[in-house]
Amino acid sequence: MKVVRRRGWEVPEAQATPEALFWDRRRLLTAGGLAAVAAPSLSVPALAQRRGQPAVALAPIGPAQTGDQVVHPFPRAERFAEAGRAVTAEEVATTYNNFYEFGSHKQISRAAQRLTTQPWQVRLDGMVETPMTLDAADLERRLPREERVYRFRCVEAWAMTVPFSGYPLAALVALAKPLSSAKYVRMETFQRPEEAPGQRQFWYPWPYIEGLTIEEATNELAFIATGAYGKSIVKQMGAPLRLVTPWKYGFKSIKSIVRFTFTDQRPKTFWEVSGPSEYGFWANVNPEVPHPRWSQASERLLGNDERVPTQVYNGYGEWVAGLYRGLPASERLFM
Ligand SMILES: Nc1nc2c(c(=O)[nH]1)N[C@H]1C(S)=C(S)[C@@H](COP(=O)(O)O)O[C@H]1N2
Ligand SMILES: [Mo]
Repeated sequence: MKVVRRRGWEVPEAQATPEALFWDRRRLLTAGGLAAVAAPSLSVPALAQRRGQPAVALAPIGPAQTGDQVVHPFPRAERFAEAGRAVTAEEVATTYNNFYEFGSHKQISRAAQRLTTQPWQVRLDGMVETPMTLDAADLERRLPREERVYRFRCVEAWAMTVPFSGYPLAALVALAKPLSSAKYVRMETFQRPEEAPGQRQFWYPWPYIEGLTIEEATNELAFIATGAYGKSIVKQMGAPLRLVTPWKYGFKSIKSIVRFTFTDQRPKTFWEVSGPSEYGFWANVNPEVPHPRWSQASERLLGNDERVPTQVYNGYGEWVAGLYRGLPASERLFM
């Protein structure tokens, strides 16, 4: 058995939720007011040279089947059949969750069952050929489906390995047909304070927003999970559809998405608005850039608490390193 000794910079679990700690300070400092924070503007020359969008097969819309569930498990993608680590026990991954809509701690799995996930409409809008609203299950039926085992790394320095099933975000982008003027995709979580008590905490900038450049969104790794562990994804993990960007810190992987908006403006994300000195837009996993309050050099595996070294881009550089060449040094702060 491996004995794990904590070093000073490691975040003890008792203090959990480092992502939120700054609020305690801020609420004191600003007496309850949400300080408006301007996100720095950005030009991204390196990202201007667009990669060709991957060819993705779109299934025709079949006869109306609204309400049908797509049956899991999906066929496992060979290239992502293994993640070089043991898969995290399902019991662990489904009971230790980050979902601030249901509370700013990890034990929200029961509270999250109040979320109504059927029916679930998804809006594709902004700079697209034709805005659309689709039932989540209809959307899923039209896209190529598979299972991928991914390593997943939270900015709080814990990690897990999960067999996610769903479809490439690139396929959803292709379906949406963004105009060439669109540079980003902005994603938005539901807003229902009656179901999600965390959303009554007015000091957070609800709804949860995330964003990617179009190049990131169409990278092969960017994935929309509608399932995990061979079944439909559970509510606490972001049912009925959530993003997974395994080369970025977990907060980018927005849950329970209701809207994808294509835009030429860089989205102001939930955590960037909440704590701009601690959380950035890029959020690429990087062991060499410490969080202002802790090191990112290693991570704790959920389940056995083993400490392992963190890898740049969470070990997915082969897919994504090219996206960031030429990014200005000031933007590397959060990589
Ligand atoms: N809507 C929403 N999405 C979210 C979050 C959240 O609070 N709300 N937390 C993020 C963070 S910080 C992490 S680490 C992952 C956690 O995913 P998991 O609970 O499936 O492990 O979800 C991300 N997506
Ligand atoms: Mo996280």
